[in-house]
Amino acid sequence: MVSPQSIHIFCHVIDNLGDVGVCWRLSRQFAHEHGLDVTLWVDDLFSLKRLCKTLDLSKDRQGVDGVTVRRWPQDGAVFSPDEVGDVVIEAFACHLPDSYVAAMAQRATHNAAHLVTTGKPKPAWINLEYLSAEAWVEDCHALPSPHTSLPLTKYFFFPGFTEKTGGLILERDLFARRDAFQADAQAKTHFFSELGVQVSSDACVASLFCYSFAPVEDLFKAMQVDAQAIVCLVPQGVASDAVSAFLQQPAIAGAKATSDALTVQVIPFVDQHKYDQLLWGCDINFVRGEDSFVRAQWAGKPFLWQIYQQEENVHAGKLDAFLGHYVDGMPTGSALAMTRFHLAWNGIRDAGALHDQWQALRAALPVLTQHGHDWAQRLSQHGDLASSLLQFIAKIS
Ligand code: TRH
Repeated sequence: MVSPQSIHIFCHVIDNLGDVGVCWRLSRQFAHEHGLDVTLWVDDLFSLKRLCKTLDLSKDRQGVDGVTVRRWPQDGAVFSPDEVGDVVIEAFACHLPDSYVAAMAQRATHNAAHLVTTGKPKPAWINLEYLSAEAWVEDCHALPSPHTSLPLTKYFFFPGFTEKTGGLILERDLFARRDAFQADAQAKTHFFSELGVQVSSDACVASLFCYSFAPVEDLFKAMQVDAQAIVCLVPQGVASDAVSAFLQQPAIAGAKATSDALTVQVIPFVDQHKYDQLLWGCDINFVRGEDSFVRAQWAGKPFLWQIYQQEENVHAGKLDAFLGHYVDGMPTGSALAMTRFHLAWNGIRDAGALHDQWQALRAALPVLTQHGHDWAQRLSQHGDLASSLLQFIAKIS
C-alpha cells in the first residue's frame, strides 16, 4: 500500500458559510497535522474570504495557510491522471467535474498495471456528508457505492457524535489553546478590546450567530429583564434587522446600545481562528448550522443551537436526536430548560414562550457550564474526523 501524499477537497457553496467553513478547516488540518499536500477547490471564493481574510479574490490558484486554494474547474477543463489527488473528498455530495472523475478512473486503470513505477495509489474517493446525531448515520457511515461504469468506488463518510461514525473536526492542540486562553484574563481582555468591546467582570457575555428568522426580538426582550447585566455580541451581518431595530441605528461593527439589563454590540465578522476565541471568551454562545455548532461544543461552554431548516421539518428530528445525546445524564430541570429553549428558539414551539424559557435556562447556567465542559471532554474521546478519514482510507486502499 502506498500512503496518500495529496488530498483534493471539492466544495460547492450552497448557501451561507458552513460548507466552505468545514472544508477550509479540514484542509488546514490535513496540511498542518498530517503533512499532506492539500488542494481546496471552491466555487465561491467570496464566501471563503469571509473566513480567511488573506485570500486574494483575483487569483484562480494561490497558497493560503499551507493549502492550495483553487477556483472550481471551468467547464471543459481536462485533467491528467497525475493531476488528481491521492484522496479526493467530494464535500456534501457536491458532484465532481466529470473530466476529473474520468482522470481518477484513468489513474485507477493505470495503477493496476504500473503501481510500482508510478508510486501513486489508486485515488480514494470519499463523499463527506453533513453532520447529524440521528441513529441511522451509524448504519450508513463508510458504505461503498461502486461507480456504475468506471473502476471507482465512492465511500460515504459521516461525521458524528459516536464511535461508530467519523467523529468531528478537532485540531490536536485545540483544547490546549482554549485552556490557555480561558486561563489568561489578560489575553481575554486584549482579545475583546481588539474587537472594540469592554466588558465588566460582573456581566454575562453572550455571542449571537443565528439565521435572520430567529426570534431575536423575543430573545432581546427576555434578556432586557434579566437579573444580571448581559452583553450580547453580534458579528456584523447577523440578524441585522432585529439588531438594528434594537440599536435604533445601522447594525455595523462598533454600533452599541443598552436598554435595561441588555447591551447589544455589533462586532466585526472575524476569521475562523478569532471566532473560536470569541466562543471561548463568552459565557454563553448562540450558534447555527454545522461548523459553529461544533466549535461551540469544543469551547466547553453552554450553547444554544439554531439548526439549519429543511423541508418537511426534517430538522426537528435532527435537533431532537442531538438533544437526546446532549442532555443525557443532565439533572432533569436543566435538561428540560435546555430542550425547551431549543424548541422555542427553533420555532418548533411558540417563540412567545421564549421569555420563560430564557429564565429557566439562566437558572440552569451553572449546571450547563459544567456539563458543556464535560461534554467536550467526552466527545473528544471518539477521535477526530481528519484522523478517522485517513485511517479509513488506509483500510480501503
Ligand atoms: O453559515 P451556516 O449556516 O452554514 C451552513 C450552510 O448553510 C450549509 O449549507 C448547511 O448545510 C449547514 O449550515 C448545516 O453555519 P455554520 O455551519 O456554523 O458556518 C458558519 C461558519 O462561519 C463557521 O465556519 C464559523 C464561521 N464564522 C467565522 O469564521 N467568523 C464569525 O464571525 C462567525 C459568526 C462565523
